Order: sequence, then structure tokens, then C-alpha cells
Amino acid sequence: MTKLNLNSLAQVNKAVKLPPYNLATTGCGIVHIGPGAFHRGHQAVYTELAMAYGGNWRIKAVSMRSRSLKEKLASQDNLYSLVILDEEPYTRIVGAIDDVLVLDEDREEVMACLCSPETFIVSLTITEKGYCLNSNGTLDFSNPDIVADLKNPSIPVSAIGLLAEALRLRQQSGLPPITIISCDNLSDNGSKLRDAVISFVACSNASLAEWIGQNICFPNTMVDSITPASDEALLQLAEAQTGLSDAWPIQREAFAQWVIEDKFSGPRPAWDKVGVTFTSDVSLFEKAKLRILNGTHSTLAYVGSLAGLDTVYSAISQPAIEGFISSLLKEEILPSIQAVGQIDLDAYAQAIIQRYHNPHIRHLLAQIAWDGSQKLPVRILNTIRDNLTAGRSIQKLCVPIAAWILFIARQIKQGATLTDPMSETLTGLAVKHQGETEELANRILDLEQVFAELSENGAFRESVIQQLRRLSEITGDNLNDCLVAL
Ligand code: CS2
Repeated sequence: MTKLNLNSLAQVNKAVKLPPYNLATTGCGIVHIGPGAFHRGHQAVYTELAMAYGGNWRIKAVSMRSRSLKEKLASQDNLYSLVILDEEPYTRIVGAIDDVLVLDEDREEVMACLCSPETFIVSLTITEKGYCLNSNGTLDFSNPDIVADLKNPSIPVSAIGLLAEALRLRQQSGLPPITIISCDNLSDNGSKLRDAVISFVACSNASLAEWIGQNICFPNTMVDSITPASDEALLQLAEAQTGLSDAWPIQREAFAQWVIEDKFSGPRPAWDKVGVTFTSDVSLFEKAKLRILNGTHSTLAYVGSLAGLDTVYSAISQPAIEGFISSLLKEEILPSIQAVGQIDLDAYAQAIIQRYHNPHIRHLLAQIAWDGSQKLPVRILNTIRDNLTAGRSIQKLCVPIAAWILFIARQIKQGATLTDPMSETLTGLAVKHQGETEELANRILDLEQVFAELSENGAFRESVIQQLRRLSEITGDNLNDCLVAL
């Protein structure tokens, strides 16, 4: 089978959409840090489409550590297929990524791209853990990467340190200000990134910290599209769709949404012409998405895994689980979001549940279960805080917390590893308290890096323990007993 590359594009199946601009004459105006599947299926595609309206907005992708993407795309001129998984799948070839660099081995080139006068935007998808934040959203100065970067700021290993060094060099060279766009599932993602970079820089250079505060915009954003990890089935589907072999195609649902705070230091692509929403306040969009979609995603991930299920589709297809998710939304999540007259939350939530019912999307619960210590605070704990303050119930919201704890216990008991920045701590507790689930729960609930002041909240702790007792024997056969009674 012919490989996908610039020369073979002419052979691609006619139904396949191609980049709507001239790849050879279009320059790069964006550096993206963390070019994982979500970036390649979401922001890169919006940017691809926006280039039909002009502008030099191709992307220099920077991988902080992994070199697999660079290896896979190098042989195909950094082109890749995006397969939209719907009733009738359809595909486009994406050419937005001009090059893939790896920080450790391409450091000079990475800095040259970040400090290029043609670069006006630096965007990031580095996952929640990549921001090196405390549970209260401020920079964690005890994070090993932050400690290392403060010692050696000119050879940064963290995204925070890399941005700080790039801004230092840009200011020193009198280059135009850039806009730094976080595209991760964090509340106030741009503001938190801004505060983290400024507090990092302020440790050594107060005037640069002040300059950043006055000249560099960090807009908040909300990003959304269900983008399962690529698998062997996708490689075959992409080949069938395009007639070319692609080393790393991307798959996603048809739905995509991008909301960006309209605050830029300089020019940007014509994203507004291709469906991106610009607003003065992202907070409602972000709160609704993080709590309704991501909160139920994490609930499905842990409850579904405990029940022996493996995909979002298989979990939501269980009436007892869908029934629980619906009551969790209705009774405890939607009331925490004040959206009257702005968003029809019931319709928004129903549309998300329908997205979960997409039989063409194989979204692994194991993938969503990663990094629970970083995800649950934003997706579940903030909702619990608001409900406690308002005197609303938290019983159902404590189910994903209890299920996460049981998930950890079962993973370690089965000899599996945890994908989580706190895996060492969590694994140690699970080993120490094997067979003592409530003791394990109490020690995990003591972790202030995850629960902050909730660790001291007796009502919260008691509710988690109560749900833990209900869920401790959950299997695929007793879902009704474990969930409907809640
Ligand atoms: C998922 C998200 O893996 C996860 O944690 O909940 O990646 C989710 O698919 C996206 O936020 C959807 O927009």
C-alpha cells in the first residue's frame, strides 16, 4: 500500500478532503506544545480549516519528551488522516503540522521556533499534570521539574520553564508579544497558566514578570471533542478511506467545540470563520463542560471499570449506569451550574449522553481513568465544594471518588500499574492497606494534594466511605443493587 506523503496526495481517494491551502507556500505562526491525539484532532483541524481564509498558521509541534510522533510522521511529511467516526465515516488529510520537534534532542530548534518573529501563538495540550499545579491551582514549587528549571532556567524540562525561557528571550530581542493558549481541561486554564509562568519568572526576574503581566495574553478556553486513542482498527479504516497507509491517523467524533476568550496579544488564524466561539467570558462554557462531560466521563471510567466494562459505549449502554449518570446530573451536577437564560443545561447534558451512545466510538475507560489525582479535583471536587456551600446533596458525587479509590485498590491487587503523577504515593498506600479498603480510603482522603480542605470535611469523608461500602462488591451482574439504590 502506498504511504501517505506529499507525493502520494494526488492518489488519495476523491472523497477525502485535502488541506485547503498551499502547503509549500504557507508559513508557520503557531508553536504547539504537546501534539497528542486531541491537539491533532481538534485545534490543528480548526487551524487547518481557518487557513482557507489566509494567513501563515501552520504549526511547529513540540513534544516535551516522547519522540514517537516525530518518528511516525517524519516519513509522511507530517501529514496525517483524521477519520470522523459517524454513521458514515469520512476523512480529511491534515497538513497543518509543518514539523515535529522533541525538546530534549531539538532544543535549539525549539527555542528558534518559540523566538521566531513569525510566531504569534504558542498553544498547549500538556494534560492537567503538565501545569505542575497544587490542588489550589497555584504553581507547585516542590514539583521536581519546576525545581530543576529554577536551577537551570536555560535548559527547561517543564512547559512552564520552557514558556518562561522563551518569553525572556523574546523580550530581550524586542520581538512582538505572543498569545499563549492553554487547551487543556482545567478551570480558568489560561489564567492558571499565566499565574504559574509569572510566579515562576518572578523568582529570578521581577521586571520580566511585570513585562509578561503587561504584554502577554493567556486567554481562557474550553475545548471539546471525543478523541479516542488511535488503534489498529483505525489504521485499517484510514487506509480504506484514503487508499494510503498512514503511520498514525487520528479518530474523533463529528462533534467539536472550541470557545476562546477574545484576548490576544497579536494576530490569530480566522478561527471565528470555522466555528470557533469567541467570548469575553469562557467560565460558563468551561464549567458546564468540565462538570457535565468530564465529570460523567470520570464517573463512567471508574464505575464502568469496576463493573468489568471497557468502553464509554459499553458503560452508558448499561441501564443501571445510564440511570445513575442521569440522576447524578439532574440532582447534583446541573444544580451547581448557574446558567439560567444562557445555556439550556438539560439539552446540553442530554446531547453529551447521546454522544456517549455513539457505537462507532471505542473510547477506552482505561484511558479516561488515567491521572485521576489531577482530573477529579476539577471534574468532581469543585462541584462537591459548591454543593456543600449551598447545602445541596453530595451523595452521588461521592460515587466517582469512592469508585476511584476502589479502582486503585483493584489495579494494585491485580498487579497493574497506575497511570497517575501520584502513582508512587497511591500505589504505596494500596500495597500497605491491601484488604483494608476503608483504611485505604481514609489515607487517600488525607491527601491534601488532591482533596485540599475537603480532607478535613467529615460529611464528605463519611459520604465517600458510605459509597465505598455500596460499591465494594460491584460487578457487571449487580449494577442495579449497587447504583439504583443510591
Ligand atoms: C476524557 C477527555 O480522557 C479523558 O479524561 O474525559 O479527554 C474527554 O474525552 C474530552 O475532554 C472531551 O472533550
